[in-house]
Amino acid sequence: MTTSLSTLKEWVDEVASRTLPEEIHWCDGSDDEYQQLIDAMVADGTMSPLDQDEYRNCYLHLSDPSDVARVEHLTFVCTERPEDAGPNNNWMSPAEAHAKVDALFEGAMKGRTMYVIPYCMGPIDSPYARCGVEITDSAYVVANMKLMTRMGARALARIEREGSFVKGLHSTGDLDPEKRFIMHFPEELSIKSIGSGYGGNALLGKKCHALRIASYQARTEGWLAEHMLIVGVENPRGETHYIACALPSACGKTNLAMLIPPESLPGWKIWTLGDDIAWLHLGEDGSFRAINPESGYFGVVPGTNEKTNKNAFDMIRRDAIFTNVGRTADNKPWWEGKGVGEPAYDWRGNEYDPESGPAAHPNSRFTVAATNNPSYSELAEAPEGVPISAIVFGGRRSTVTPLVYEARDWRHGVLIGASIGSKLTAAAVGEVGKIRRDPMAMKPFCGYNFGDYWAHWLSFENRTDKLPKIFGVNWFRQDEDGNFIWPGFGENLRVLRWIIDRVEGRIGAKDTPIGYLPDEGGIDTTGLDISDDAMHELTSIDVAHWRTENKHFADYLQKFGEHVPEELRHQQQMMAEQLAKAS
Ligand code: GTP
Ligand code: SPV
Ligand code: MN
Repeated sequence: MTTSLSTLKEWVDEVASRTLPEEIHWCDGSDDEYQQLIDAMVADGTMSPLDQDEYRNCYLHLSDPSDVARVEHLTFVCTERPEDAGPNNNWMSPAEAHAKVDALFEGAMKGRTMYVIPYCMGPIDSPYARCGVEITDSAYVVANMKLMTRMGARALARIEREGSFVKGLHSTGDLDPEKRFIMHFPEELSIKSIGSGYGGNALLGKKCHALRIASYQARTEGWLAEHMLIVGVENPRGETHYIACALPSACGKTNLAMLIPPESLPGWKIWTLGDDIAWLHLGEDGSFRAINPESGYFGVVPGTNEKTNKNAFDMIRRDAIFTNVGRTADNKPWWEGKGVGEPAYDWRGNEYDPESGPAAHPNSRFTVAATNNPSYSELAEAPEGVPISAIVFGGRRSTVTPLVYEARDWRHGVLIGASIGSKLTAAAVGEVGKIRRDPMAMKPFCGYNFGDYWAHWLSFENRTDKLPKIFGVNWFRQDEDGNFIWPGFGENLRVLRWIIDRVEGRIGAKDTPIGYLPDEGGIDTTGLDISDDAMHELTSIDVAHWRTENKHFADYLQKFGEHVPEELRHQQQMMAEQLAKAS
């Protein structure tokens, strides 16, 4: 196979002449091709088959122990001017970045196969979808891209028709963390990633293309590329509302996107559109339309069980790739919080020893096609996407932030999104548990200056009168003993229900300096084991805490100088004034 598109052909030839692979394989995206890759990886030890009775067509991959998460400190946005990347990104000049990584790509694929993966992010016939080509020397990457994107012949046909595509070059290199770089060139629509085979570092369609490059493109073209799940919530009358929700990495998107309604809410249904990324466009009628650019999940494994996320628990029992989990003695995958079985081996492949840490790495992941998900929505294939009724921003906070609050209007909603703080998780290499500012859950993923990004968000107010309502949420409040106060998971539907009731104007709320909060009894807690005092704590604010929170945000904004939109400062100051007046 090759291509009729000369720019693509020339780029592939040029990469091959630099990286010197033994062969070149153009991926057609077929099931046969997938199985052949898997078989080859089983043969060379990159993958091992799991118990095929209980885990049909499931495989385990153990990555290099130094390569287990995204590496934000080695991720760069390379624009001509540093201020276009902004203080939220690491910056390097394009010339320097190219020189640095090109040297590392020299001969990097010697003795290996170079795979050319044409892929389409979004439904193949959607005007909102965008294509890319990833060149990689990792069969593991190809197998993951097959499960998570629309890749192969149909994508190539669209690329040849359109003539443009995002160029992504990837090599696992020698996995030396000193020679690991994830470089983005938004002005050239290209990505160069070397030295890691893990997740968002290596599956270039995901964070590199669908968030960093796409957010940059989206700004110039008038849309939004966001770190959001998309979920359809159907009430017992059969009406469905679609909600897009941004939560930072490992803060509950996959779980919320496919939650199972609790018994106390009979007749409700949840439909999953996406669990990680949403592209939002203004439709012809001025409403927000969302598509999920992905077609599969790369989800956090630990904590997944029949009670927390039955849909995920069931869908990863066939056709899934597990990365960095442990194993039982009878060769089933095992992870902390699985609820059944016990580990015999850990994620390094060693015999399990509780002294040397968890059996599954905290950032161990499953990869599975979305069609395996029992709650997958047919509308995930709709070219025009789904209409969005509410946008939700959240974070992982043990104190301060209430269970749910509503913005007064769009501008105030942009303040809520921009001021989100969240505890760091194992999804990226770093200090787990430390609180950092993670505006719109996009800190690691916005491909340009956050100041300009907030201005872009604000600009939608001038472009439509059908703006969705905006909310903030936090499932992670803890009591003095460190227990989660809110039961979370399926019970989060109670919060989604309040959100929808607010969108429909069916329910009142109390006005506070941070926005509208549920009235006493506003969130239905029938059947929940939660005290009135606890609910009061979850649905009220501590003014002193919020003054500090507001101050932190004001300090944070300083970093962005002239780029901060006047309106965002104004919103922050109005909130400060209201907090000053409040008792
Ligand atoms: P990325 O794929 O990294 O972007 O993460 P995500 O936002 O999809 O996170 P995910 O849903 O996989 O959740 C990560 C962790 O949070 C898992 O360990 C979950 O068990 C836990 N979690 C998810 N939802 C809840 C909840 O409502 N309450 C509590 N306490 N934990 C939750
Ligand atoms: C995240 O970290 O937000 C993820 C996992 O979704 S990764 O694809 O590795 O970035
Ligand atoms: Mn994510």
